[in-house]
Amino acid sequence: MIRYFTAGESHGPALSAIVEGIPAGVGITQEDINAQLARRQLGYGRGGRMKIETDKAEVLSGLRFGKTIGSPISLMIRNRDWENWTRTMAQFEKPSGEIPKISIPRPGHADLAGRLKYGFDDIRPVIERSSARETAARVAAGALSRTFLRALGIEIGSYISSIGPAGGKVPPSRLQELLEAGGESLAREADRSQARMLSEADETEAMAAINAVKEKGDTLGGVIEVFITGVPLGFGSYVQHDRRLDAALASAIMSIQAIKGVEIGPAFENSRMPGSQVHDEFLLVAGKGLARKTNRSGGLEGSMSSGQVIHLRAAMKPISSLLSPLNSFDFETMQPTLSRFERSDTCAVPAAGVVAESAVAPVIANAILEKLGGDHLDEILERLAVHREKIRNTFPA
Ligand code: EPS
Repeated sequence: MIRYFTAGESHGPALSAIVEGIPAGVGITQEDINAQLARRQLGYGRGGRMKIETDKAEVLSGLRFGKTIGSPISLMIRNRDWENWTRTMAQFEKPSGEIPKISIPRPGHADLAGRLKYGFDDIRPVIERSSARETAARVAAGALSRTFLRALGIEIGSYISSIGPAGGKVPPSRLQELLEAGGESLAREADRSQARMLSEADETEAMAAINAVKEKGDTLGGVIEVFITGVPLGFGSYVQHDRRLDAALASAIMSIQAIKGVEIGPAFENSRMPGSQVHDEFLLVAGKGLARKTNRSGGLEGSMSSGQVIHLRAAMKPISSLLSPLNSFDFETMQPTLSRFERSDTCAVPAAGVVAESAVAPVIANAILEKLGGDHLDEILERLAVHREKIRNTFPA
């Protein structure tokens, strides 16, 4: 089973990740990891920090001759901005001279609870680790599972369906067409847009909305759609809460900074409709076997993959570092004051789509490993082929 941890402060020397459980024999190139890191750095509405960083992962263990060897893979992404923070973020002795303390919490951020919970007299350490900079390490870690899944014919992609008030103009037929070509093809198409949107009209509106809030020192959130193609039927389980695939996927997405809502398929819309219009009826089609006309379950029935495309939707709140201040207070004086500004993005929804793709990759990989086991890619490929064949043969062609 795949487990991973990340470490690193936003302005410390580096971010790192240790990923254990990727089977042996998976071919991984530097590009497999770095291309995902580069995708995460893009998107209209990013702030000044992205001009400083060019994220690249150094692989410190777990690969030999371009293939995984089954041992833990450790990754490191250096923070280029570190050189500007060696005093503020010094690991050992406090440097002489003044290091300004942060004493005004930003509403919506981890600042308030983090400072009190960990007993700091400065909010800086909270800002450093709660920062979404951490997602660079998650994307690097997720790229390993993603590459393993690609070898199994399973692909992950995402696009942004709305940013603030803009969105919702993608014709379902266009999405269907892209999904038939696989999740990665959908992701590539979204990557052509600065907002990672699939409709030009949506993109234009979204960029105008970002410009408008930026001028006012404000921020915008949005909705991310994640798709996983090629997952055969029967992964995950209904028998125990912690083996439910829908729950594990939702948890992975909810764990991303600023994500406050997760939906599987059109779940909220389904809740307003009668069951007869919600459930994806079974059709036995000559020459094709089992088919469905719809996928309103989002590819998950009984917490198991249904063999259809898995679809998750996530709501990202607007970033809580605003240039225009909100009401706050100062821990030093205990007097009301306005919140202070930390350099930030106006909108990071496009990047969060790439992070969401990376977050679900190990969850799907684990569902495969839970059912099939196996320590080497070849062993898993053989077992997966047997499983796919068994499902195919169940239904008359
Ligand atoms: C972030 C604040 C900004 C963002 C950062 C997330 O960083 P800084 O404080 O250095 O300006 O740029 O995102 C990243 C650095 C990144 O790589 O995504 C925050 O407070 O969450």
